[in-house]
Amino acid sequence: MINQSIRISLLFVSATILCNCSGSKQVNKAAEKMTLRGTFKDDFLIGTALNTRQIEQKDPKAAALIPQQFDAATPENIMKAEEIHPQWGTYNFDLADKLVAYAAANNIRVNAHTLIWHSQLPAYVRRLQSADSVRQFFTEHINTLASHYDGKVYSWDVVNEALNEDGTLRKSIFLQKLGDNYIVEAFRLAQQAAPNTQLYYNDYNIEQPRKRAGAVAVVQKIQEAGVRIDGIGIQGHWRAGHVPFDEIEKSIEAFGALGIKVMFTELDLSVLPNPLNGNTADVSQTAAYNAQYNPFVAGLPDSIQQQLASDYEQLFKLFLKHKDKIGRVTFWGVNDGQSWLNDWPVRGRTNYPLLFDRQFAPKLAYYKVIESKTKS
Ligand code: 9MR
Repeated sequence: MINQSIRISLLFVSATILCNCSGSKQVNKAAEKMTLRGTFKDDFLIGTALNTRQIEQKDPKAAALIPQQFDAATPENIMKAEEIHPQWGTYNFDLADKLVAYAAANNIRVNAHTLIWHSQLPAYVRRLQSADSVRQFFTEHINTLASHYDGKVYSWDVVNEALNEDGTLRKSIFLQKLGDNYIVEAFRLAQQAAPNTQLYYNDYNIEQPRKRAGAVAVVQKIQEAGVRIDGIGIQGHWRAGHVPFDEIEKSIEAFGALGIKVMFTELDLSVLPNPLNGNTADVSQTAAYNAQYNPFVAGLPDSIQQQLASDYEQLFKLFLKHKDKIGRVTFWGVNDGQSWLNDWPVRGRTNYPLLFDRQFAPKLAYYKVIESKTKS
């Protein structure tokens, strides 16, 4: 206990020294003593994506900060099929088991990610031709993982990114070989294998009207089949200055009205120009490097730091307004240096999408998120 409070004090002393966040004069002193998980403990879980080094506690700064700030964690990559089921019938449970132990020791709930996703499939799955062989993989994969982690993880993203932007079903290998009932079947199998685990559908851009309607239809189809779905994850890969607040609120209401929990599962706000046409989180879409796409290598201008902070503050005010419907808010990474957005859709950029900077110091956005609760 004493150790823990010393560690927290040290964190905030070092944070104050390291914090180069402009505008920090405006920061409420009380916010400096708070943590994210402590601040929102009566409202919703606060999560982060974790990479392998973080799960193995290789970096002392991350190892100190993660359990102080977060009470939920999603493995960023290690539970994807490619990693955890690399050969037919061969499962690499080691790292995910380590994550479960790490989380249990720190009172962190694990959202397992993800059972059925068209992306990051192992090569042997992509080569499958017959519907029977795809069905066999699908069934064994869900049964094995969902049962192995039942009672150990809090929730599963059962199906990930099954929708196109217009709300129709994506032509994945699962849709093509198993037909349009495959999502219901995935949830049915997960429900049988993991009776003690929350089961979620997860996607990006489902706050947008057409894709939202598609997501509502997916959830209703599962419910009408008498199969359990407990929640829906809005990923939340948005851009500072362009956060679709109105659509987000409409989506919380629409999904909440289905009687399921709403999660924000992969929250980050890019501050860099997006050379792709439209807003997406599709990792297969990329663009070539060009210095004009990477303007903030030397640091983030004050005006953009303020914009980021204000967007995060407004988002959390919205989440608090609807806290009865929201189960969890998870950031997609711990600090700016570790974000996937440094390498997507253009490799090798310097992005600033999260609440902690590259030295793990809290940014202005961090304090504004805390103040969304403490000043309300
Ligand atoms: O952040 C993840 C990155 O490290 C991986 O290279 C990529 C491909 O597996 O996936 C990223 O996470 C994605 C998540 O699993 C699903 N939604 C979109 C996320 C960002 O691409």
